[in-house]
Amino acid sequence: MAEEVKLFRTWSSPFALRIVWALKLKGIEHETIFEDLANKSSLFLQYNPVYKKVPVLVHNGKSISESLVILEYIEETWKQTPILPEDPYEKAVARFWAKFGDDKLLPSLWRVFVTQGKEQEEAIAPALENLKFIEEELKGKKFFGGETVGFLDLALGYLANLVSVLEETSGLKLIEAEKFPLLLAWMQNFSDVPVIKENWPPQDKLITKFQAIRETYLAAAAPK
Ligand SMILES: N[C@@H](CCC(=O)N[C@@H](CS)C(=O)NCC(=O)O)C(=O)O
Repeated sequence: MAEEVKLFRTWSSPFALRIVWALKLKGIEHETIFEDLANKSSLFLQYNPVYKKVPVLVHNGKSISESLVILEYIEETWKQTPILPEDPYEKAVARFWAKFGDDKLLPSLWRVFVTQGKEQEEAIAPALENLKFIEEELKGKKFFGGETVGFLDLALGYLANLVSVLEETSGLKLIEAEKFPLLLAWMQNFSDVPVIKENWPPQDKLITKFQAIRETYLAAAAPK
């Protein structure tokens, strides 16, 4: 019997992109359902009643939510083109930094992006500190996964295009070549991988979307 694999996503979600990339890297045929987050479908809400967020993967009728959990599921279900190392310690390290990416790095970058003036100045140091941790992880490696794209590359992959979108919309350069040579090289190497390159959301559409998000945040923070 043919397998049923469905991915609920949006065109721009960086979390959903992780799953798109993993499925493509492993060559898993799947159906894509673009969800309207302003008007979530009842099927989608039935599959992810807890967080109500994309991505959701449905495999033979069973749903899995949370992108890092979905990545692990994909890795355990389809063994070809492994994305996690065999070694338990290396595996733990990849999971640790992926979690760090979601828990610390992304919120700190977001803070820089949705603020201005003094608030933005104060947000820069923590963001740079977090980026430095990631820079260190790349020492001696082409990808976080070594010679090929792995779990952590997929987890942090959004950085490779979202950072330039955030930089452009906030007018602030965060990743300078002198401070982050390895991260910049990784962004290029990662973006050059065909499966990655072919599945980026359009940059101009992203800039328009993030410009609007930034303006909404700034308007909400402005003194009344
Ligand atoms: N921790 C989640 C985050 C997913 C997430 O934040 N998805 C956003 C789109 S980028 C979403 O669905 N938001 C809908 C909402 O908050 O109502 C994951 O890794 O899957």
